[in-house]
Amino acid sequence: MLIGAALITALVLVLVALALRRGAGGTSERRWTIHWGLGFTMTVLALLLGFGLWTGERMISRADDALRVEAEARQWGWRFTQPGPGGESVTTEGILYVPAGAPFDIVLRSADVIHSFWVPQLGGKMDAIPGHENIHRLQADAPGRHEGLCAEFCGLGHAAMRFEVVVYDPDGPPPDFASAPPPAATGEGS
Ligand SMILES: [Cu+2]
Repeated sequence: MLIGAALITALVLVLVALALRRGAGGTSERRWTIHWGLGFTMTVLALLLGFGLWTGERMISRADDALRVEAEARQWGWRFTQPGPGGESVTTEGILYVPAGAPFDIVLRSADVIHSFWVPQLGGKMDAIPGHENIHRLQADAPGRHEGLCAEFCGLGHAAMRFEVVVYDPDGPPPDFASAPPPAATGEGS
C-alpha cells in the first residue's frame, strides 16, 4: 500500500508541476486523464485488491491437520492451550509456542471484554470477543521469538497485556512449554 500510495502521490505531483509549467490549456489533457488518472490508478488499486484477497484467504481456517491453539484473553493476559508433545493438553501463560514453517490456527476467546490478538511479525489482528469464537490462521516461517500484544484498548492494564511467540524448529527437540513470568506491576491504579 505504501508503494502504491507513493506512486500515485508522485504522479499527482508530476501532473501539478506540468500544469503549473504549461499554464491553462494544452492538447494532451484527455490522454493524461485516461492513461494515468484512470488507467494507472485503477491498475494500482486492482493489484492491491488482489494482494489483499490473496493474503486474506491465507488467514482463513480450513479443515486440515494444522495445529490448533486455543487462546483465552482476559484482563490482562493471554492463556494458550494446545496439544503437547505426548498428545496431552498443555497450557501456557503469556507464551505461545508454534512450529516453524507450518500454518496454525489460533482460536480466540475472551473471558471478559473485547481484546485483540496481534503479532505484528506474523500478520493481521483478530479480535477476541466474549461469547464468540474467532479463528485466525497464521504461519511463522523461521524459528525465533516475536512479541505479541493486545491491540484493543481493554482497561487499565491494556499496555502490559503482551505475550511472546516462540517459534520452534519442528525437527528439533520439542519446547518445554514453560509459562512466562507474570509481567511486572505497572501502576494499574488499583
Ligand atoms: Cu486486552
